[in-house]
Amino acid sequence: MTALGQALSNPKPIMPNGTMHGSRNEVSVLVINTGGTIGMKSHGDVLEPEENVFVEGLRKLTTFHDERYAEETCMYDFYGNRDKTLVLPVYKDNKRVVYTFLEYSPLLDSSNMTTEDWAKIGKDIEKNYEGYDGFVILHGTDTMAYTASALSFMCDHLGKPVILTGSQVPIYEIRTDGRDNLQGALLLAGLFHIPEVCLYFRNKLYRGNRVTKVDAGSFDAFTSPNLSPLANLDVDITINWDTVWIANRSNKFAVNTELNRNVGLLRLFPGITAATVRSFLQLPMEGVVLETYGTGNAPDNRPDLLAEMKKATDRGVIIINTTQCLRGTVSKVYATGEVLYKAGLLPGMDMTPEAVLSKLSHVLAIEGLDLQTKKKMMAENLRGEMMADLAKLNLRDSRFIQVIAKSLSISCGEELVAIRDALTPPLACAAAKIGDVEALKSIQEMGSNLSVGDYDGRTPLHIAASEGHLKVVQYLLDQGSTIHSRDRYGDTPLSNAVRFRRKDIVMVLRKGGAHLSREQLAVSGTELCSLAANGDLDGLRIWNLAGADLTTPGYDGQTALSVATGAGKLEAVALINECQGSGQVG
Ligand code: ASN
Repeated sequence: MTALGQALSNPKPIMPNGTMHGSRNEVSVLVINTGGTIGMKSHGDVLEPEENVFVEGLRKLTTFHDERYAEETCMYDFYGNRDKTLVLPVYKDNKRVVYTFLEYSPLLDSSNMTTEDWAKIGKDIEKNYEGYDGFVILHGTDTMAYTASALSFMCDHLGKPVILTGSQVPIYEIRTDGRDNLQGALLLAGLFHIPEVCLYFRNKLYRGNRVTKVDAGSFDAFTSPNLSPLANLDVDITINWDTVWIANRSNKFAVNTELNRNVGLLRLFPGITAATVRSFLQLPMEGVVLETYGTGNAPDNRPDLLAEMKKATDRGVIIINTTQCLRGTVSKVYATGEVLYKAGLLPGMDMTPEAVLSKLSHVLAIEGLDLQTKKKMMAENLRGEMMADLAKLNLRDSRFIQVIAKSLSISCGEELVAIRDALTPPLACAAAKIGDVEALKSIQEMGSNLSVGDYDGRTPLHIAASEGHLKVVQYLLDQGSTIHSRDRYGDTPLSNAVRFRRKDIVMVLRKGGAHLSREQLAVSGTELCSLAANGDLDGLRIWNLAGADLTTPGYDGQTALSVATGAGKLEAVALINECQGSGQVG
């Protein structure tokens, strides 16, 4: 039985201090252990993955597990499996990260990873998506950048953090980077709403499809050459919210694991023969990353090479021009670059080879698209993998901010940003309260993050959901507002919409992937019984629409059906039976 299933069938959420498991103070993270050096042990002279020892090793470390808290709070009863669940010591603001392991067998050195392994990770995230606040993927460093890129394209409408990490030295050794990397990844995945596939290493959180492994012997193994880190974990944790990629969230999270394997990487070098290029580009090749010189240049005095490329692109092979340089972008400044586009290549801008390869693999696997559409998708920024083509928003363009800044005699950019950030939550929440989409648009034009909450952690989406402003809710979702954020009372926009009986909003939020939390599901039975006792049909309907199971027992073991039957509420009995039969009623 899953942890969630156990929690529902055996709800013991109340802790001695009166708070609840799954409440605002506890967040849950699923750790998927795929292998890598972090969990390896020495066999003879070589390192190899070792199964079934990782969790027990961590359990003994007080920095990774607080057994006293787990025992006192009956944590294992709520989260399930004692062998697989640990809890970090308390973090700032009384926060706890409870984390559960899913260990693969066999554990792999990441050099052995294939596209099937990527798909397995993707499917496991999808299967467990609603049960956790974030995900950490333990992975070998050698191919971690490829997996991170591939996962970023596989995950559609991602609303929770997925963070890959690993280490250069096994976690069991005295001098290791594994403990820091795992701990940082757990905190980030649990406590921050960064809805991206990321890679965390050596105190830095990077966008997953922007990284590349650059050092085999340093703890600083990765770099993100063309995008600054999303977060730095120094004395303080600093999240660079302006850099975080916000996906459109008007649809539910879904994972597309289809990948085309007829893709390849070819690195140009002086003296490469036309025969090499020809044999590389032959059938069944469908997509190629060509690593060229500097800003995307190749010899323009080698018609034999260019002819091979032209033949391939005419046949429908998509060839993307990327640079061999670690940093920078391809552009059309030289004649030696222009010849490639005449041969039908497409510019890969500042994408890493790992990102282009997995993007090609993803795009080429989508069924029903013609070649033109596939090429168009390759040029689009799908997951923040390339430089945004939008000109940077200039704060000083905003009249509103200008007026305020002027009245405060401030002209320095950093101070303007500080003012904007301080003003955004109250302004955006006020606009959401009165249902003013235009006002929200203006606030967003200032470059503001509309997902930031007010003093109580209530975001504009919480407010619009409570007030029943469907257009505002839709606008916020289209802009990628965080759908899962909980305010200081543990409420989400969905639970607010349920409380205030906003049926249309519940439906839109559910379509965008919103779901009730474990704690809300575990205590829903009591609420359902009370609605049934009163014959409150609307109330029952809305809980059902929000995803509650109408058979969940209340605190005394009674169900809504038994209560409605006992109270003679026949319409409620009929509705509950109907819901149980059909899943949901509108
Ligand atoms: N060979 C290892 C792997 O990629 C390297 C590491 O994790 N540091 O699995």
